[in-house]
Amino acid sequence: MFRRARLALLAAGVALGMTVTGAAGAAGASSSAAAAASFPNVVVPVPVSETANGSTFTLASAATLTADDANVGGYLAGILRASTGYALPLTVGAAAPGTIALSLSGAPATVGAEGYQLTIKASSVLLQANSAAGLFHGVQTLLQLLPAQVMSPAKVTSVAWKATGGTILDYPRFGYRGAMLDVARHFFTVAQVEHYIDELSLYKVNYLHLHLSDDQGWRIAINSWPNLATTGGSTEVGGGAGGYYTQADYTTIVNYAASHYMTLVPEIDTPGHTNAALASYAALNCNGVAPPLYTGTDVGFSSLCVSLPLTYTFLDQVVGELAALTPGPYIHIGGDEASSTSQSDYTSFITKAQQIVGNHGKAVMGWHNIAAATLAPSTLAQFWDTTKSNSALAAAAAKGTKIVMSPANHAYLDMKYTKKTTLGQNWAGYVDVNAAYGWDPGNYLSGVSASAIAGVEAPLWSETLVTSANIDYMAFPRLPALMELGWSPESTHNQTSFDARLGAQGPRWHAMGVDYYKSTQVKWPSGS
Ligand code: TNX
Repeated sequence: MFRRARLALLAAGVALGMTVTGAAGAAGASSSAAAAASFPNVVVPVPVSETANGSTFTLASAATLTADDANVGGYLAGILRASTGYALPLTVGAAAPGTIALSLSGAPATVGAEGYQLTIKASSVLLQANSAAGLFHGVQTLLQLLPAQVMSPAKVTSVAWKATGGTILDYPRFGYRGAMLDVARHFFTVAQVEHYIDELSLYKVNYLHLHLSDDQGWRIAINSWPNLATTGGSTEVGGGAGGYYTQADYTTIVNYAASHYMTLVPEIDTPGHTNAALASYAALNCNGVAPPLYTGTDVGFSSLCVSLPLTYTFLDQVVGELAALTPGPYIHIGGDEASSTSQSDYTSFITKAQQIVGNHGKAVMGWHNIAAATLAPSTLAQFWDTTKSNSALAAAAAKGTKIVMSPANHAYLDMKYTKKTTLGQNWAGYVDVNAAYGWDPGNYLSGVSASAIAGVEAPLWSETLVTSANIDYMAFPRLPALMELGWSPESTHNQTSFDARLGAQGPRWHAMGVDYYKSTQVKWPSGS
């Protein structure tokens, strides 16, 4: 199997001009074993370059860890100790490197703020980066080079903890690699969100977008408008109890995301998708009458009252509290499917909302429909349609607007995989692994240049999702496909090679207890 993967990688590498030469590229290599050395095709997202050196590292029980960053060192130690059962003492800021050393010095400048260089030799591993985030991403690569059982939360004794030797140089294609979780249609607890963060971080996600309000629920306590959470958060799709985050809960999530090098982007969807808010305060409605709470799955029927001054007091106070709780640069104002708002009301609302968010020191992120208004230079537009062209968005991009790509027919994790999938929706079609992977975010929208693309986001809407197992099933294996598009160079794009790499993740998810979709487009190895 190793041989097959190696040949596939070499074939892909030749086709794509990748650096997968390893010792095979060194003419006159002394032994045939060294000459055949290459990295196995197992890392997702595929690194920028991998050069094997013919050696094999084995993690022994007496190994030690050193780290220039306590958080990343503790993270790696926690995973390795659980599965290996080894003591793996960790020294932070040690003068001499441990068996595995995480170092904030000596990384090449080319790896930038989020990249890393990983050097694996027979008896040592050296990971170098310019930031803790870079070390964290490099740790994910190192874990993927160790046997799948390394992800087991319980001790595994039957495994030799080996990794292929060589050097990996790696850094992201895009600065924005996001995942969105809809906690409004169904509420997910802090622990459930943290569990998803754990999973997302394995694939180098660096933004977590939380869809905190919609027609069916308002999920964040706002002190100046308490009914939003207590009334608006009291139900969900299907009529369940719903729930909301206290501001302390929200801060817990922000901090947990930060400790995984993810920036939180909170979304308050406006001016549509606002029934939960309108049901909480009669005064927010144009007619002064609060509608009933809503537990169905229709969209496009609600709108904030654009002509009402109180609407902007509301928005200012909500955004103000949220901005104060959010260290990241963005507040997402939604802006999608506002079919109960007239076009002139819509553009006037978005213009005012941008001013309000700006007044609180944040930049706006919004679904691409906001391009109907004149966008501020800092506003980020999120493309979600199934089309390949959007003239308003292209015009905004030409004036400097940056775009996050989430085309629903490729990037929506709530679309069914096939017609047999029971969870999810199919309004954007069926999205199996190859559809999730088979597009180029940098060259997708007509009339939009690659330089306008900030990155990729994988949204997960929760109309049909109730449990963490439901989340796992929809996110895996597609989330890693989208994050490879966000991280890896375009020149590495190869469906066959990717499907093999993705297959290698199966045994890891199995070891972690992740209930994923076994797409027939992928050959899952034994132990998956
Ligand atoms: C469209 S895409 C929506 C959401 C739904 C989703 C379901 C977008 C910005 N809005 O309100 O939950 O489809 O797939």
